[in-house]
Amino acid sequence: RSKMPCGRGALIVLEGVDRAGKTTQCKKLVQALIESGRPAEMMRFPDRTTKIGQLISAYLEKKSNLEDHTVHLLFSANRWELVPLMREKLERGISLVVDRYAFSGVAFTSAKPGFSLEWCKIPDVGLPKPDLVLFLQLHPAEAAQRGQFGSERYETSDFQKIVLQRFEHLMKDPSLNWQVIDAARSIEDLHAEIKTHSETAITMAKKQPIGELWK
Ligand code: ADP
Ligand code: FDM
Repeated sequence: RSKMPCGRGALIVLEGVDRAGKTTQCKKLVQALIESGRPAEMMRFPDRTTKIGQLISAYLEKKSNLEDHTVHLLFSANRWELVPLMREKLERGISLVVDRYAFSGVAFTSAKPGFSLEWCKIPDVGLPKPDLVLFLQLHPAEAAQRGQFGSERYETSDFQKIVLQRFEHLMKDPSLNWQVIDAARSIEDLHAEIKTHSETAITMAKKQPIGELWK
């Protein structure tokens, strides 16, 4: 396939604890990028619309139980099944703004007893590598002020505290472009910072091939 004259789109991932504002910021970012003439689309993981996504969704809603390794591999498979579509869009010059990715995959499973970070990463090795990973940093006490936890699996404060520690470990990886955003500020302040980082990543991505995650 010949290269687009204007270059590929950027893969931008938002991560963070529950209620940090990921979904709010993903939507605002896509809107702002489109308004400034940069094609962009939002995605989210898990993508609950596929067959694998429906298995995951039932598990999260506690309508079914799945063995812990099995559900980890399903979350990863749910990303891999969307890789052809992601590549096609990126190559067409569309930037993707993604609500959670492999980092959530590793942080949540490795918060369970008996799961190492190393084991958890393996199924996602080689996924399209994000050009930018924005981590929305929010203290658990501040997240609590934004409302109660829902009733889905993993929505407890003890579990989320371990998840946060796992994210902090993943953020030490210098091969990824992590940007930590203080999510305790206003929606508009956060948006401005996220937009600036994203515009830089989009400019840089045009000149580089899509990388491979953790490889
Ligand atoms: P996440 O996707 O990370 O779980 P959401 O974007 O769904 O977070 O936001 C969780 C809740 O917090 C929503 O009620 C949202 O309106 C609110 N919220 C989002 N960003 C902020 C912010 N910067 N300050 C205060 N409340 C926020
Ligand atoms: N989650 C999300 C995982 O455990 N593994 C993953 O790979 C991903 C992408 O699923 F508790 C968890 C994180 C969260 C839940 O909730 C998804 P939202 O509200 O759809 O983000």
